[in-house]
Amino acid sequence: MKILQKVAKEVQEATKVRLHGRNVERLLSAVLVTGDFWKIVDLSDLPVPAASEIVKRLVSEGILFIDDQENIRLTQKGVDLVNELGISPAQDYTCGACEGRGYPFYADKELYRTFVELAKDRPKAIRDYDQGSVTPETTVSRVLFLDSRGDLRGKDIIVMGAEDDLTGLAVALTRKARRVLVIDIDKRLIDFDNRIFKELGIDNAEAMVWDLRNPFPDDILGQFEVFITDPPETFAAFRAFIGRGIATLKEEGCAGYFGLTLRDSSIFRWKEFQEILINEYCVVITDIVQDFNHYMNWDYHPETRAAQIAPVKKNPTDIWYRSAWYRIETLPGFKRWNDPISDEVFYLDEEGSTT
Ligand code: SPD
Repeated sequence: MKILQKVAKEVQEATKVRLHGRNVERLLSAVLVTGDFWKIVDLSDLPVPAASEIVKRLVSEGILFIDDQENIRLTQKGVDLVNELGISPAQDYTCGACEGRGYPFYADKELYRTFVELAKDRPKAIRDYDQGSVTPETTVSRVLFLDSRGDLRGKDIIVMGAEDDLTGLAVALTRKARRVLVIDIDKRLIDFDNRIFKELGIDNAEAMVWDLRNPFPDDILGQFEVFITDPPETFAAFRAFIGRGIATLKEEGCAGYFGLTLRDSSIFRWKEFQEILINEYCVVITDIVQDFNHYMNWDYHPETRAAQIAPVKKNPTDIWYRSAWYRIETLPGFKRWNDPISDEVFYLDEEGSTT
């Protein structure tokens, strides 16, 4: 068996994260441009447990080594291997202006400035609910994306379980939606939003504490044209956040927006998520913008499994955790899923590690 496939197979057996040989190739392409483990994870688009185990295997195969500064480097054997296999350094032509999103945050400078000013006092991301806030540039770009797709002006919008990103606040600040309902399990975020709504006289927005493991009451089901959320990547959370998000939508042609990452789930799991969306919920995926969402590093990182299984002790110093921004649209016959969640695997499973 070829070396890349052999390593992928061994890592899959050890971590239970599904992989193929090209995943190992992409990791080697990343090592050709950076020695920083967290940047390698980012460039490889791999769940941390898989990237970590690939590095460890390649070290034991004598292909990689870790230097005194905890940088991951190719050995001479590794250099010979990448040359023999024709593996090239990872390339990046991402647009520096819009940061690759296609919707530049500075297109609405007033919204951006107001949001940045207000977000200065935001509650800190905490581990309990897998929090990790996206950059203000990401949040504002989400709003511009909505507006560009006809999903903002005059619309009833629900933002669910993602207010660590303050997207509900940013949507409300535009004063373009008809109604904004923000729900989150974290009372600190709800109080933060409600205080600002009151101070700024935004009377079409409200925030309310809700645990998405519980089914929605009738006065939330089928009431909105747009939902926005950002779930952890377990199956239970996918249903609680996105299944329930779809259940809030009024009719066919309504839209849902959410982030899905490859840092806490594999591409194989994405396929399963997409099958649930298309076959079970009867919605269509209209957009996937890879690496749209950039997450600021969270203070609790050293306590996470990701930090413990990493091949280096060094913490991330730059943005490395990104997710794709999905847009879906309901089709005739779409399903409103609203079952209770009893699954204990809500925030973490074998593919996830950053909670
Ligand atoms: N625990 C790290 C921060 C993760 C924030 N949530 C990202 C969810 C992506 N769907």
